[in-house]
Amino acid sequence: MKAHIKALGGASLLVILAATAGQAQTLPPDPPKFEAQQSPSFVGIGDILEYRALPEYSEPAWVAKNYVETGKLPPVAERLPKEPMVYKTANMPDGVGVYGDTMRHVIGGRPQGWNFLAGNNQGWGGIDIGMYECLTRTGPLFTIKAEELQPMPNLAKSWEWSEDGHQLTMHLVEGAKWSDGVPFTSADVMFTWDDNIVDPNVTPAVGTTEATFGEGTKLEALDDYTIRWTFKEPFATQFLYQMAYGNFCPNPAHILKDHHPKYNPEATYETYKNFPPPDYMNYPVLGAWVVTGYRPDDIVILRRNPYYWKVDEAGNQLPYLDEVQYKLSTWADRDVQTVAGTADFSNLEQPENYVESLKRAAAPDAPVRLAFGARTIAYTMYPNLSANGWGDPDERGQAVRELNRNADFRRGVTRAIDRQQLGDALVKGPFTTPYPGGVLAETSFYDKTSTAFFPYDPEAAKADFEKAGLKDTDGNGFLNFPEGVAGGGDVEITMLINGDYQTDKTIGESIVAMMERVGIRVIPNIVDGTTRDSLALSGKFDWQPVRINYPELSTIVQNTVALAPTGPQVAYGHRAGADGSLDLLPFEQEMVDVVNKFMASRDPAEQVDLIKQYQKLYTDNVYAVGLTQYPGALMINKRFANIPPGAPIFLFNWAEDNIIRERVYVPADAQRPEYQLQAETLPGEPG
Ligand code: BQZ
Repeated sequence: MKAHIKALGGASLLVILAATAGQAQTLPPDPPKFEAQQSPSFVGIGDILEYRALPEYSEPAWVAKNYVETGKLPPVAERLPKEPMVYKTANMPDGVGVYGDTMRHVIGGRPQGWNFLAGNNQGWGGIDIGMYECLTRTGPLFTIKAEELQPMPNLAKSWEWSEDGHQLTMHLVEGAKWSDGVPFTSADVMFTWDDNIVDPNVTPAVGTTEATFGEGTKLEALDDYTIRWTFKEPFATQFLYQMAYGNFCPNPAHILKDHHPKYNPEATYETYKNFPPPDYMNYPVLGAWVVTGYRPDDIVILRRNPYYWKVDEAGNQLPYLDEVQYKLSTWADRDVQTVAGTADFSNLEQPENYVESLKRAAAPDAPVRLAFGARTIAYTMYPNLSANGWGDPDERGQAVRELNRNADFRRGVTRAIDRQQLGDALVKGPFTTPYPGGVLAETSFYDKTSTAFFPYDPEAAKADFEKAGLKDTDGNGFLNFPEGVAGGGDVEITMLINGDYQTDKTIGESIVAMMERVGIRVIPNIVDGTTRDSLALSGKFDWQPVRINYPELSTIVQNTVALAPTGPQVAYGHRAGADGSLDLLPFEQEMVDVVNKFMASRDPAEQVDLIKQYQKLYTDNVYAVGLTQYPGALMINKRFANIPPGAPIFLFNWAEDNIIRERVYVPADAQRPEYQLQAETLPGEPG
């Protein structure tokens, strides 16, 4: 045997070994060649921005005339921090911009209200990214040299570690103001931490919890502009990534506190979550634009924030764009309208729209620029691995969770999926590639030889299900639970699907059909995105095929905690039940240990090795069922300037963050003033 194995190459060696072990796992197929159409120029963070006072500042002429000269606003220099963030001209693809025009987005979600911190979303599609600024920023990191990679400063302009590495002192931008002129201070940061992230009754819209920043982490304010973190692990640089979009984006304490049950006995956590409602205008933000118009199911309009705390090197207060709109429609319509020129921005992410969008964008007079990036979009089917009450399952649901926890069953599921057919059902051509799950291929931490791939093999799948104790006892073609389990009826799996996307529905249909072939009945539960997110976060699913909206499986360093169930409310497929305990399977515990070691490590070689171990644990054990991986394309109307080349639609964050919209402008001769719906107006009083 030894001589025989020596004669074989690495890959075939794996196949032999696996086959003898009855696993029949192989290495994943190499993705078909697909070149990203543009690549970024890599720079250091200091090449993009700095914080400093400039000799003078300017603003749109109509703001000076209609607001400053009439005494409605103080002069622009008084509306800016002592040292505003300054975007450097050399890093601007088209240089210093000019004021005017609007960016017309289309989104498939709907604003539930403006309290993102307490769990309401605004309909996604970049509306929240533009409103809520966070302590650090990571979207634009796709342009940062690997050797200088670390989160960008944002509201936190600088930070330093204590000698022993357990404390991180952060300095906030001094003198920044909310869009209603009220100063931003550490009181807003502490309200965000104590009364939202730490308060177990409050769950921010992307599911942030205290564990997002590491178990036992503490935060305190030293003065109005200085905060100090205390971490259990020394030099926990990971958590600086968590302080970016979604997880640590302060909201105005001066507006929200009065509605929080801790400060208002009349309030409940439900009323707190729903304040302010969507028709509340001019909600104070630190972002570049403020909500000044809202018509349900029609449009949200935002106007420039007169107190925005960022400028260009010429001293122009940003943003350049006076207005941003979000037409309330569908995600598919976002692609259609952007290609047609009635909208300005889309992340082309639904493969069924690729061919038509490519065809139209190729026309010489096409209004839109379309550029494919790398394959950073993927779908994974997460089985619910909690058998401890998460999601309050009934007897059937509990029996399914026990099956999900059975390695033979999970291996059967992954072998019942024909990933090539699933990808072809979305779009033919070089776009999709079978995705085994775990770290995404073609990303920096990916290691093919650590990745187990179970090829499509329905007969082997049926054998796996038999090993898991399932038989078709009533001969109706569907496998039954064992005697005495859920009445010995057919195994029925509920599968949570995001009905806002045709891609999710198509993938769901493929899974239903493929599982029926091997005798498993899957029942899709197709709901809107917001309902889906809430059911997923509360464990009310057996399986959830979901587009990966979180960057840990491509960047590893962003949202690292979510690589495994490192805390009771962190992972997508395994959270704690009512008693707060996690019933981890042995391999999951190993994954948690490896991820925690990665977060505590400061040795790049060790980190690479730890992720190889993680990838092996994830894919050998089918922690979740990878489905398909493909590239997205950024589509932006051609009239816009300062779009960074090679901006991916998703990597550390979505393109709405990556392209740095506050620096984007429309050259004067290309402007379409008629697109603005509230020309020459500024946000008014909150209410
Ligand atoms: C991008 C993104 C910006 C959320 C949402 C949506 C929600 C999820 C996810 C994407 C939309 C767009 O994604 O599809 O291209 O514009 O908004 O936030 O899928 O249902 O909950 O995680 O980001």
